[in-house]
Amino acid sequence: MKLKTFTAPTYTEALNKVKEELGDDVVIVSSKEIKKKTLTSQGLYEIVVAIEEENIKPRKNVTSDEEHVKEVMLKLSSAAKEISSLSDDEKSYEYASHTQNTAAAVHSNPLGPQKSEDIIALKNQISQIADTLKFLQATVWDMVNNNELELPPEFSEIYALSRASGMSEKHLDEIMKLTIKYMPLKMRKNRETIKRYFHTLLKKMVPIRVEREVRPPHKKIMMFVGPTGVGKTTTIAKLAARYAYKLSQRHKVGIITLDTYRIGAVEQLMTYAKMMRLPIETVVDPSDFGDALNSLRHNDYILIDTVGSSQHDKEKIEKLKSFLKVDTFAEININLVLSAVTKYEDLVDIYKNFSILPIDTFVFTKLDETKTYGNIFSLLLDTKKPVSYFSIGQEVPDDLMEAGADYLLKGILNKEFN
Ligand SMILES: Nc1nc2c(ncn2[C@@H]2O[C@H](COP(=O)(O)OP(=O)(O)O)[C@@H](O)[C@H]2O)c(=O)[nH]1
Ligand SMILES: [Mg+2]
Repeated sequence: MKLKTFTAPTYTEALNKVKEELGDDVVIVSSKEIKKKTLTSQGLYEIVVAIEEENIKPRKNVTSDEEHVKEVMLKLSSAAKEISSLSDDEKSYEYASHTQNTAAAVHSNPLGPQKSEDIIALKNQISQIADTLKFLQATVWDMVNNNELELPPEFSEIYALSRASGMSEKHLDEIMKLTIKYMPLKMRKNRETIKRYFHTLLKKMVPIRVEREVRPPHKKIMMFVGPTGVGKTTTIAKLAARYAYKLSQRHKVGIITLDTYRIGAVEQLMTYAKMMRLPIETVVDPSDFGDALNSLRHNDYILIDTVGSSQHDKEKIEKLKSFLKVDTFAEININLVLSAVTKYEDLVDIYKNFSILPIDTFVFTKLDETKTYGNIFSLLLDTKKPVSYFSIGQEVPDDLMEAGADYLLKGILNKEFN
């Protein structure tokens, strides 16, 4: 309870002051005439009222209100500056659907029409990005749900990339499970570290046959088999040049061709052999094969070209097998040549049919014709057989390289790591 005094020249005026400030609901404690009205001066009346503390109306503090408004405006304008500088590049966007909102905002926004438009444009843009993200996330989640794999959202990028690379679903699910299980929690926060971890994991799975140069008196006999047109003959020409001219020391290289079916096939290899001044033998019958090998036994490397056959042409593959019964001075190393452009299921099919021969190593060709190598990765994982060379173009002898896991994984994660 508080007492408050109001004074005025008349009682009515004093009472009006009380009502104006405190309303009708007041208790008048006392009222008295303090000074009588005379001819020369006004009188003075005093009314004392009692008021409850919570009924006291806050006094208007004009100055502090103004300061508050100023402060808010200052903060707003610096925020607006920041935002509009971000959206400067995007000013050309049209946001027709927001014209009404813009007008309303301009009306109530003390920052001026241009700034308001910028902020609205930026907001619009952010909501567009958010929509796209939601869409992408939903797409990935759809795929994941189809596979009944519980995938945390931070793994969606590596999942989507691996899937698009042609890796087999079975491998992808298994590897994802492993990754989710073993990746340290700390690494999961950053998409780069997730990718790097995944890269390391995949790298451990890729079997590579490291090139070892033959040292005399050792010799190496390499036979190249595979479907027609994958690049067997071209790869042999590149390898012959590599062994004969490009390694740390020059090696003696001999060539045998069993591909005498196709017109032009022998000439193709003969031309390369002639250019490189390498001996070449042509064999039609398995019984002549031993003699051909013997005549080239002084070479460090003997490279054997074969007739290309469809994986379903069992007869031709069986015939190749009969060549292998010959007694030789060194083991015949069988290289299955496959194209990177062939999809995983077909690679498996080809491998199955050629595996009546003792396949030792893969050579992959045409890596320049595709950007995704998940199919190659899956075949290596399935068969546990190593890959030795990658052919990366038509150019003889340059477009050939030793196989490497990093090169292969670039075609899965779309990024090179070192
Ligand atoms: N783009 C590309 N073409 C290749 C590659 N290797 C071979 N070729 C081409 O594939 C075609 C067939 O090659 P060839 O060696 O005759 O295949 P073969 O039937 O298996 O002996 C030729 O036109 C080659 O130039 C490669 O790595 N990349
Ligand atoms: Mg050929």
